[in-house]
Order: sequence, then structure tokens, then C-alpha cells
Amino acid sequence: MPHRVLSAVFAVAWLTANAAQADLIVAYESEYSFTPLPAGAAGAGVTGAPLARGPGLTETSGSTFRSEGWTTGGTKADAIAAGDFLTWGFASAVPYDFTDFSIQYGRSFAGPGVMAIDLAVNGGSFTQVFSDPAVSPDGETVSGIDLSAYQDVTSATFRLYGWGSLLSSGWFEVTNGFDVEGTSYAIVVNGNAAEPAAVPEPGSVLLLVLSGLAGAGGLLRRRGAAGN
Ligand SMILES: [Ca+2]
Repeated sequence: MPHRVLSAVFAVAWLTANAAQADLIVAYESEYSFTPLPAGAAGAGVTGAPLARGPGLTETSGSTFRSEGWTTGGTKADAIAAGDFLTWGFASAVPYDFTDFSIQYGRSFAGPGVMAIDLAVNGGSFTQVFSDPAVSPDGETVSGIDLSAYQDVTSATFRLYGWGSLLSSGWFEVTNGFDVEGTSYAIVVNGNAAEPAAVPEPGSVLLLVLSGLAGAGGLLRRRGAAGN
């Protein structure tokens, strides 16, 4: 394979990898356990809501937004009825297409063994987007939870419900584990601004590169078509 074509293949791979990368919408650094814990970072046009507790929970000591009072035994419906949830979200002047979110969390041995996360966007109703039927007391790191079904989002509210505790004194916490530009966050929500940005979109850059490779052959053209 000629060197020029090899370079083009690397260029296409690089652009494709970068096209898949989303922008940060809102992120929370677990710094302390009292409220409010403001959003630690937010995208352009985004106003992050603080990380907060539902009425069924109380804070405990520590630096990891630790909460107790989670539903003992029970079901998700019990946790909803009791207000046993953490909540976060944002409002934005710019609509965003969600891509994914990440969260790192843990619990004490007597804390909630089951959790689920619901999401409501643009004033709609809550839908479950993630669940963990066996929360490890050793901690859990979950990245890339798919949210791509949510497009043109201008407001969002997440609720993390926990139940299945042994004791109401059992706690649940969120812990920093996702690096964004040198800061470690416990919760990170990613997406792309739905409106076109001022810079060329990765897709059009890809097309420019491909159209400049008139002699590169059909292989690259097929790849370009598949990538769009
Ligand atoms: Ca409670």
C-alpha cells in the first residue's frame, strides 16, 4: 500500500475517533456531603442544577455526598413513595443531543443493595435509563451509559433511587473517578450541542479529506460512505 494511502487511512481513523467524542454537558465533583453541591462543570449555555437529596434522605459525614435513610428492603416503588433519591440535572439555552453519562458510586454493607436511575427531559415524565440490581460495597464504576435516544434536550432531571438496605443507617455515596481536563468527577453527562457549531463538523472535515484523495482508490471511498 502506497505511503500516501496509509497516511490517509490514519487520518480517517483519527477523525472518526474524534467524531465519536462528545462534549461535557454537566459534571459533579464529590467534595462534601452537605447540600447544595453545585455542578462542578457545565457546557456552553448550560446552567447546572446542584446535586441534591430527595425528602427521604439525610446527609452523613464525609466528603463523598454520603446519604442515609434509603428504603429498607422494599421495591423501587417504595423508594419513589419515600422520596429516597439523589437528583441532579440542568437547564440549557442551547439544545443538546445526549450521548452518554458516567457515574461512580458505593455503599456501606447495610446500605442500598439495589439502585436505579430515572431521567426526565424537557418537562416530560421519568423513564429508567440505568439500574444496578447488586450494588457492590466495594464500589462501582459505570461509564458510557447510553443516552443517545435523548435529542434536542433543553432541560433534564436525573433521579437515582436506592432500596434494599439492611438498615436505614446504611449509606450510599458518589465518588470521583472520571477525569475531565484535570479534574476528577463522580457524575459526568455528555452530549453535543444540537445546533451547528462555528467550526466545521467532523463529518464535513472527513468529506474534505476524502475528496482530496482522488487517487486513493475505491476502498477509502467505501469507508467514507460507511462512516456517514
Ligand atoms: Ca428514607
